[in-house]
Amino acid sequence: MFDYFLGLDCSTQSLTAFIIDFNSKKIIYRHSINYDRDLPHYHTKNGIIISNDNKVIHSYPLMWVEALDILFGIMKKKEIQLQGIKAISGSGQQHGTVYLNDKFEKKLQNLSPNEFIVDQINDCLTRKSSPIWMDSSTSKQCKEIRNTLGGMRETIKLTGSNTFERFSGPQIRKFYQEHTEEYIKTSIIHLVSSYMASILLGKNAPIDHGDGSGMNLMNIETKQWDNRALKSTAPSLKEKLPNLSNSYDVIGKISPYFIEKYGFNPDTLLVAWSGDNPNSLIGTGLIGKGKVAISLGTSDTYFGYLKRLLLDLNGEGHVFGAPTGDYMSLICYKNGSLAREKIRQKFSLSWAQFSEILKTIPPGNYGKIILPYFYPEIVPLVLEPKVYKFGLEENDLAGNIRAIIECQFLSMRLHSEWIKEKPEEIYATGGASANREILQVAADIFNTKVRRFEITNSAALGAALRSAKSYYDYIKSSKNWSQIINKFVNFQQSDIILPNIKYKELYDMMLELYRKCEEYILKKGKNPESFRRKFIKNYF
Ligand code: XUL
Repeated sequence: MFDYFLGLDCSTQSLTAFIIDFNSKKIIYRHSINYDRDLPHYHTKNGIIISNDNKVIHSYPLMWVEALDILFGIMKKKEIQLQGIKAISGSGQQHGTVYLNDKFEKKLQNLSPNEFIVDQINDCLTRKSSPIWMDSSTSKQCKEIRNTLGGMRETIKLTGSNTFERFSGPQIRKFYQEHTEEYIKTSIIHLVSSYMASILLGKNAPIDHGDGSGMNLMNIETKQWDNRALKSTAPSLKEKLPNLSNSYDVIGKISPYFIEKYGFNPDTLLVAWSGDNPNSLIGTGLIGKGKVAISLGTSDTYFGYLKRLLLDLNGEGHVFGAPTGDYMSLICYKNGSLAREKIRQKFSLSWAQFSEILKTIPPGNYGKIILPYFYPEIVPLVLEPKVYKFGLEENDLAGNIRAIIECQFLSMRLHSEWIKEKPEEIYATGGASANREILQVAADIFNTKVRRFEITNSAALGAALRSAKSYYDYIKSSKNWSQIINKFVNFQQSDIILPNIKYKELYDMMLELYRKCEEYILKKGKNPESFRRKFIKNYF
């Protein structure tokens, strides 16, 4: 008999499916629907719609659902044994909110397999588009909520994070303030993860503790909705939110629509969906101390497993619930792959050329520094996008390439200092982790070995693994996390990139240089030029 598990990843640019066969330890199917390419009628670029000086960034909930039907249609055509899927879970880009009226649940309960879902729920949205994690238009609401909760430190202690522009609470408050009537008509507000889970479940699904902690609405210790946070965000909010659940809860069985239309097994279990970063924690096998992951995707994130709650009282980092029931630390960059793309496209290079050129320049890049805020940045907080350069000419091809990669990792090293532990090992994931030259720079800057796996979509894999864990718990054939993870996260066959010890000192000094450049631009610090000259004199 088959023990298949399906992991879905509803990310910024695509919807991906991974099916794993637990018995043969193989990924038997993977496929992605790319929103720009496969659903051109939504006119997204990189899966998003940008308006208003780069601050308002939305996407379309109907597009994600349309992608789901297309994906399952392809699987059926390919004669994938959907009958054999024992459980499904999923991953969503974090923080995005979906606003729905009271027809939504009824519609989900009565979906006709003769039509597509998108055509049956299109009158259920009280807001056609969803603000997503890249949106940075809620500074006013962040301030209001933070002040009501007693300031930054109190907000962090209560919710695990300072208020952030992209977090769901400030976004909900903005919708309430600017579209009060539509807010009143909204009967349920989902996250991307719980919305997609609801579609599969045929009724409103809960928000899990992992994604729930990215809202500024959940008490990070009790893992319950916090009344003070709810009140400071918008009226009657509790009634409009789904329940919270453990990430590992079985939330029900697959809805008849999918059984009739695509041939799923009526006994297929659904496990709560979570955010992409919590899923990646499992998909990279991060269930112990001392190791962290860097995910180089549309967003770049740096995250690690925490046995106990650890807060960044300086306000840059986050603590989220981990799928194991513990916690995870995280910092997030908006200028991840889109910033690397900007440089690559400016010089019309392929990725292979980009990597070749990256190698030709020595570590330290002759003291050339870039602060790459092509888009508003999250860490450090930069609301007005602008790119700052030190000793770096506009048309210096190799200098710009080396600078963007070095400076992204210098920033990660600098802004993850609050996590305190120097990682013993870094696991790399996300699209750009396929690029060995980029990871060599990371290894040298952190002076830590970097491990990369054959599978770069750790969010989809993590979702499939989570569904397997919950399934075996459910049928009382429990397996621990290591037993689940070790079957698919292949440590033996992973590629290890060793740091070059001779660059340790150079990068320690360059970190100071980077810190000074940032302080100069963002905190009116001292001009870093004399320190930069010293750095150049020392190493070049
Ligand atoms: C995390 C974050 C991003 C999104 C993008 O806080 O905002 O990593 O989850 O996928």
